[in-house]
Amino acid sequence: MQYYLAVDIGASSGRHILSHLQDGKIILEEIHRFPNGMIDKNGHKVWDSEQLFREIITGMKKCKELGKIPYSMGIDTWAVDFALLDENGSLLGDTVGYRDGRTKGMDELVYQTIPLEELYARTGIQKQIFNTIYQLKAVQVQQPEQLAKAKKMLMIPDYFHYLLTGVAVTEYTNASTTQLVSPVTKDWDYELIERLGFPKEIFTEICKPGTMIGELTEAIQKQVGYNCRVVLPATHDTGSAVIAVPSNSDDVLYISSGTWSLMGTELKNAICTEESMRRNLTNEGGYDYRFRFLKNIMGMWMINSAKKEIADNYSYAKICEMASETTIDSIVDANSDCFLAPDSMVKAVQSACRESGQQVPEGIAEVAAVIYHSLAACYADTVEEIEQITGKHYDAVHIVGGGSNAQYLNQLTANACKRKVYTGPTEGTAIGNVVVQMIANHELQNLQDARRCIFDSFEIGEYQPQ
Ligand code: LFR
Repeated sequence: MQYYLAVDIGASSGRHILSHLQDGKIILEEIHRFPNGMIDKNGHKVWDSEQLFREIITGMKKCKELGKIPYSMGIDTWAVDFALLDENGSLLGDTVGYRDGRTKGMDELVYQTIPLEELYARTGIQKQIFNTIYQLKAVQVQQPEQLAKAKKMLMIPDYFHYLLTGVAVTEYTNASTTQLVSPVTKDWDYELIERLGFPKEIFTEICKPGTMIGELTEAIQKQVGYNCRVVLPATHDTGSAVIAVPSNSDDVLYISSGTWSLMGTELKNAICTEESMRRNLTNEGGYDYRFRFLKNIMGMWMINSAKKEIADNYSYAKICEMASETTIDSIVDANSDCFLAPDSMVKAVQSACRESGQQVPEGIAEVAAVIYHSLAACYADTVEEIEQITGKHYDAVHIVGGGSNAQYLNQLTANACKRKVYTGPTEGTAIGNVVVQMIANHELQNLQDARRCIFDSFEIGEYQPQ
């Protein structure tokens, strides 16, 4: 029997999940969990990448303690953020996080060289002010000496894989979120990179998920007490989560529900039309070159932030229950930039309600109700947009990830979208990560086989629209 280790790091926590196949089913064992979050440093919101790497090693050591040495391992994290490395492979500056304000105004600078329409037509990626392209522009403008010294740019999971193996490559699904990759060639758009004045040589070879990139360096082997292969999962967490949607039908709608809610479908070809750009739909790279045609929706970040602020001692289940007992029906635009990094989420929600002449929520029950209703409304609008653009009809919505535990929101989603909602698995991202390793080792045949196996292995909840 072989074990596979998924290290899945989200914006608020990370986990090591050991997995194996038993009687045709996927078994998961969480062996390590740690907190994560952006910290304030040198005037920026940054990730503590050193601490995260220490946690990665701590979790790897636990495999040894348990006597369950992984055959292979792979790391996934959120997207768009990166590390710049100098000629010795050392980190230049901080690993700045996507909620940092350094990208303010960088969109306009980018459009002076490449108009927004052309950028979308070339990359298929929705405008998000935090995309790598705008972050690199910020480095170019604000810290030119750093970019001049940079020999490599690695996305966060690629950087950790590099620290583990000494091998520097860029995994495809996450690379697509830089907004510098062509959906046609699936490679860096070097012409775009050149026109923007970014140094071409810092971009490393793009590899598909499933690629075995190497083994642990001797130094890491000494620390953790064993050697193992490092196999690229879809290193973009959303890419891994979409792999774990337990359906083999062609026309599936999913929501990967965590810090963000990513709602969309899979497509064989990217849709890079103006209409799709106007609707802010994106074509992120997926497993087997299936495009993740989706929309970024603010997601659980809103509820997590409000909870932290005024109700940290309540469980999410309790907050759902309290929200369901309110009568407030105010709704905010869950995709407004004002919710990206407000000093106070509660005040941001209250002002949005006040400014639009609606009832202003007071207390966690009402604030949560407004957030949940707003998310459900946004999901319903997104279903319509996707159906219009793809010309398809979708019978049901699959919600995967930790957010699928929010039963109240699941029901609101079924009601607002007027269709069935299936929920689970909750550990979608880690499962998507390990099944790619299992496919690479021929324990599973392909994506279809993996999805069938996921369907057989985990309980799927069901909600009918009311
Ligand atoms: C979800 C996610 C989204 C991405 C956002 C920022 O965790 O990866 O897909 O848009 O974080 O990286």
